Amino acid sequence: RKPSAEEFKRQHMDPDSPPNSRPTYCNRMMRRQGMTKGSCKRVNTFVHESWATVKAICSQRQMTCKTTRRNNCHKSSSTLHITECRLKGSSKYPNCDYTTTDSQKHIIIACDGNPYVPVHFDASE
Ligand code: DGP
Ligand code: DGP
Repeated sequence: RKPSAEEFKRQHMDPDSPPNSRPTYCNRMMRRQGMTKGSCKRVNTFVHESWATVKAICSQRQMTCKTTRRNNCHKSSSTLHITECRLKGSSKYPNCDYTTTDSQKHIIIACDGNPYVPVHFDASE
């Protein structure tokens, strides 16, 4: 399965919801966005900013990606509103149970292709 901007949007973009999400946000969104099919995705971050803002990170500071060691990651020059979803240790598939944590951090994403667009969420700091 080839990573794409569409896939990135499905997994990581939620521009219309405010960052003060309720504790049930991750359980609802991880299911709705298809990340609890077959297995529970362990960690996933949603970004509450416009696509224009996130796409622009592809021209910001370049760095090595944690996951692939490739050099196509970029760190946002500003902090962004994000929500981190983390699978609880007690969670048992198919009941994917997540903690919801809102924060404002720099994000690091991988960009790829032509046009050069976000394809993978690497980390936040
Ligand atoms: P740990 O905190 O050790 O469980 O590591 C979690 C890692 O996951 C950390 O390097 C940041 C990364 N991470 C956060 N959100 C996402 C995401 O949406 N996708 C991927 N692939 N990694 C993420
Ligand atoms: P996520 O890491 O959660 O955003 O998942 C998106 C997909 O991107 C996943 O299949 C792993 C893949 N991926 C990780 N790093 C890179 C990269 O540097 N380039 C590309 N094209 N895809 C990547």
